Amino acid sequence: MADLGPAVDRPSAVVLAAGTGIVHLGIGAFHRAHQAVYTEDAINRAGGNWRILGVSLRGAAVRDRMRKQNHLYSVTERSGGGDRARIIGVVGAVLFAPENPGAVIAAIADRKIHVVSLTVTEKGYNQDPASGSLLSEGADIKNDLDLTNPPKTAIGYLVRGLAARRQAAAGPLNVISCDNLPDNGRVLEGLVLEFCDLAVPDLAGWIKTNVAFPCTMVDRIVPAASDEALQLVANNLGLADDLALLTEPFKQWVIEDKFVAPRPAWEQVGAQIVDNVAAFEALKLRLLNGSHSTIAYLGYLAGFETVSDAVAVPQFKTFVRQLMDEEATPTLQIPPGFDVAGYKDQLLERFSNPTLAHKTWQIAMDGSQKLPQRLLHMLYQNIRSGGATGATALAVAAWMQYVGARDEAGQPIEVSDPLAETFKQIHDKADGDAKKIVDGFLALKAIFGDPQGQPAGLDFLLFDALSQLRAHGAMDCITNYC
Ligand code: CS2
Repeated sequence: MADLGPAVDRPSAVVLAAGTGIVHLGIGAFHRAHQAVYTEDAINRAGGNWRILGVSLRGAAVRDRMRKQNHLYSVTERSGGGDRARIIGVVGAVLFAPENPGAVIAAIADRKIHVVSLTVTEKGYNQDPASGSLLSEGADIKNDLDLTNPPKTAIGYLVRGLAARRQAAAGPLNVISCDNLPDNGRVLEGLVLEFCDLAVPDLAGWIKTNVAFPCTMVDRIVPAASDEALQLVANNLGLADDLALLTEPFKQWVIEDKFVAPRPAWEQVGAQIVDNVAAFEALKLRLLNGSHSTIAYLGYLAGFETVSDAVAVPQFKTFVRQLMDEEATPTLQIPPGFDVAGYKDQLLERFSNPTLAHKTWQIAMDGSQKLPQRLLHMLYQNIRSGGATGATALAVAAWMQYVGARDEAGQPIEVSDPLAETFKQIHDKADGDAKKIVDGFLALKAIFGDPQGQPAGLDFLLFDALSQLRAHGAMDCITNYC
């Protein structure tokens, strides 16, 4: 750090000397540029032993790189106004779970730990996306339900850690989900209790009184680091940082006021602690993430590599605004005094940030896990209430087309999704027949729910949108729609 220029902020001695109070499962880019930053700021403002023990469940790379850099990394805020870099030092250590599962379980059971937080992405919850119940027949959860096996999933680790915590009488714990799922705290609590029922039934009662699962809304656009980004940061800082993150200046964290154990003073550094997060979650999931997925699928098909490239085209921007205004907003409960029009203006500005290079391909990943809460719930609601549906239907059709793995120029698309193979089979079987494609997808209960529960007319709406898309291409459909 001594080699860095004076413009780069560094972690204070107070942060570097603090003890560890948080275990975080899923120490990816988003956590390191969001909750870690809030926590470092909170220690600077109010003190406390709140350094983070990161846990990587799936790969050793972050652990190895963090170790090599003394667990320091840079976060650069980028906007048209220029770059602002700081070094973050709040992560004290990282464990690679498969290498030492016992250490992760022991950390969750440690009395000095008061918070376990998670960013494991939607699929990391091992829940059926449509019904929300635990995928108890999935191979990983099956493995974890046998308590003699080392766990593989976040839920498995949590339950084993909580059992050990009860045994050690180590006191209550806040377990904080920070993933983009509606009711994320309640969902996580439900999955943990479902798991207990199947494997450790007597633990559920202890969890109900000793563990809080607050819901949260998290927001900050943090693209996956690319080689170009690392090179840019190396030039800016004058030294190499293999863990460098680029992000936007904006960040938001709304947390339900539901804690049973101590926590950092996050509210003193910008986080909002509120009675009810649901309205904020729905707003963000449908307006930000719903638009993001729309831009990802339609944008990718239309040949745009990044979000900002897509919304730089006026028709594309107008289309997204229409989706927000006419289809998402009428389905939302706007918190009193909340300036929803200003929020939408700001979202489009954030999407337009040309310095971030947020790839449409990145957002397009794992659509099977994202579509219900981002687009399908509002589409169903609008069909039933007679509201506008055209833009959402086009976005869903674009996803169906995208996961068929060929773009409009006939080039292959690398589809990254736990159901990618199923999608391929639907397309192969349909052999280009749009009706068969739509029928194949609507039969996927995990995404679209039970066919009996789907609104009347859904099939025709999607068939029409997909036919248009296949006949005219994404950009023409967008232009014609506006
Ligand atoms: C994005 C989100 O990749 C995605 O699916 O929509 O990661 C988005 O950037 C964040 O939720 C913003 O807070």
